[in-house]
Order: sequence, then structure tokens, then C-alpha cells
Amino acid sequence: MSDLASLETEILAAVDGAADEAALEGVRVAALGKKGSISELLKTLGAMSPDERRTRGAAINEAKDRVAAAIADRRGVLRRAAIEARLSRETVDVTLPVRPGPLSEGRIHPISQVIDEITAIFADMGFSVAEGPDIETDHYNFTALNFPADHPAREMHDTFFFNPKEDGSRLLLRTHTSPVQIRTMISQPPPIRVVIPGRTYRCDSDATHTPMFHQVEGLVIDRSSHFGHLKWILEEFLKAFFEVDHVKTRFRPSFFPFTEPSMEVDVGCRRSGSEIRIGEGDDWLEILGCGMVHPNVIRNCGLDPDEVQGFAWGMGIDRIAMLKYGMPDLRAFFDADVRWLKHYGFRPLDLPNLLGGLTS
Ligand code: 2U9
Repeated sequence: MSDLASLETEILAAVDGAADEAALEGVRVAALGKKGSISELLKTLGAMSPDERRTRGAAINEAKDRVAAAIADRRGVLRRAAIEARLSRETVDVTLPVRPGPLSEGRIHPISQVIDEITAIFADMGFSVAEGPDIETDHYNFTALNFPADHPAREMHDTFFFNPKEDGSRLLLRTHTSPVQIRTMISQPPPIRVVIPGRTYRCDSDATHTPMFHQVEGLVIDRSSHFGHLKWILEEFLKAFFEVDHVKTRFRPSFFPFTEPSMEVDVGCRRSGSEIRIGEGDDWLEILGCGMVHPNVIRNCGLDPDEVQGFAWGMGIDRIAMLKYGMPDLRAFFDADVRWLKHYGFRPLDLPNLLGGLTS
């Protein structure tokens, strides 16, 4: 066997024998590195005659290619074996209880929990969730929603305005999540079925109002969506959310600039002392507002109200969270008191879903 052939055999044996990627890299450097055995052979070509260089050069380069290919193959084998070994070594027993630590100590805030519950219920009905910016323009927050220029809600009294820009326009903190519905209607064609949970801001602070609060709104736009659909959706939602088999609802005429007709909805309840039970009794509790989307709003989004129509509703998340979980004081939501959170908060791994139950 020639020197070159025995060198190649020796290198290929070392490649086969390399037990891991680090050993294989050692073999590669020793053969093909700058001072490797094959590289050194290539350096001898310069001193040869042209004929000898042609035949010897071709032989060395072919050996070099075979060695490089063998190294690449072996690297693939070793890499797969290393992954297999890791997979069998690093098993996780998902049935083990959560170890003491942040996962067992921490709690999900009731507002986050209630948002997850609401989105789980509407996702089950085929709705998707939409989000938008907290900082809005006057157009998305008011004008596109059919608020007249002199509407009182635009006043400084209710709305947090930013300082005017050079052109006189003012950004603001959204006073409701409705601008997200405008953005949705502008950016996607009907049929539209979205729910929009999020933070909203109004310059108002007392025992029952906080300057930042949470709303969830829903929107359906299609060719023939009507009030009957809206009533069914709201009653299904209320039953699922309050985890009761029956609810009574009462629709009272109301007014919002963005819906016509507009309604406020009461849900049947029983009051005993400070406790309120939804789905029982002969009392009523106002729970949300709704209506058919105003034709002007549909037009403002570039759609034809003679072609498409729909309905929308809105409710305060903080209030329905207090109702469901019997939390008496709204301000506690924002106190960041860990004792309160320990009592009213939810375990991070108990995610709400309709199969396993919203609250376990
Ligand atoms: C578009 C069209 C219509 C959303 C609606 C209400 C009625 C409503 C309040 C309930 C309690 C807000 O948190 S709250 O104070 N909301 O009563 N919201 S209809 O109607 C829309 C929204 C967007 C484009």
C-alpha cells in the first residue's frame, strides 16, 4: 500500500473511532488543518515536476475529499446520537407537583384571570382577540365613532389629553377599547367577529372609579347579523362566565353615539346583604351596554351600511370580576398588596378553558 493510501486508511479509522464531536474535530485538524498530515503532503507538490505534480496532486486531493466527506458523515452521526442521549437523559415528569418557588408562590391577578376567562368563552364561539394602542388619536377614539364635535366626553373632564402637537392635534389615552374595533373594520373585510379586552383611561377617581380601568368590547359585522344573534351571544356569555345554567336578561333602551338602537342590559340576580348571586332571584343588575353599529360608523370605516351591518357590546372587566369573585373594593386591584393577591389571585398553571372548567 502506498504512503498516501495508508495515511488515508489511518485517518478514516480515526474518524470512525472518534467518540464525540470534540474528538472528531481533533482528527480533522490533524489531517486537514493548516499543519495537518494531508495539508503537509499538498505542500510537497511545489517541488515536483509538472507531470508528477499532476498525478500526485490529483491523488492527494481525492484522498482529501474522501476524508472531508467521511468527517462530515461522522459529524452528522455523532450530532444525532448526542441529541438522542440528551433526550433520554433529560426527561420531565409532568405529573410531579410544582416545586416550591415562584411558580407555586406567584398568583395571576384576578383581572388577567377574568380576561383569560372572557377570551376563552368568546374563542369557543368563533371570535378572535384584537388589540390596539393605549395612546390614540381623536379620530379613532371619537370622530370615527360618530361622536359629535361638541360631545361632552371629548372634554378635558373625561379624557386624558397629551400636549397639543405643532399642528394643533392632540393625542389622548383611549377612553374605551372601541378605537380597536374601528382599526379592525378598516383593516379586515367582513365577516368580522372580534373581542377586544384592554386598558382604558378616564379622568375620574372615587370609590367606584379608577383613572385606569379595563373594558372588553365585542363586534360582529356581516351581511345580516341582527339583534337576535346579539341576545344569544350575550346570554351564552353570561351563563358561561358566571358558571350558571340559566340567566334572565332585560334590555332597556339607551343611547351611545356609535350604536343605533342602543341598549343597556340587566341580568337577573338575587341580593342578600352585600352578596349578589347571578342567575337566581327577581332582582336586576346592570351589566353591559350594546347596540347595532351605527350606519355612520360603518361608513366611516369605508364599508357600505346597505351591504353590511352588525352589533357591538361593551362591559367593564373590573366590575364583572368583582361580581364573580366577591371582591368588595375596586381600589384593591391596583394596590399591589401581595396578601390580597394571595387571597384573590389564581394559580399560574390553572389556565381557564371551557373543557376543564373556567375556574378549577
Ligand atoms: C364600534 C361600534 C360600536 C361598543 C359598545 C357599549 C355599548 C357600552 C360601556 C359598558 C361599561 C363601557 O366599561 S363601560 O363603561 N360600553 O355600554 N359599548 S356598545 O360599541 C361599539 C364599539 C365600536 C366600531
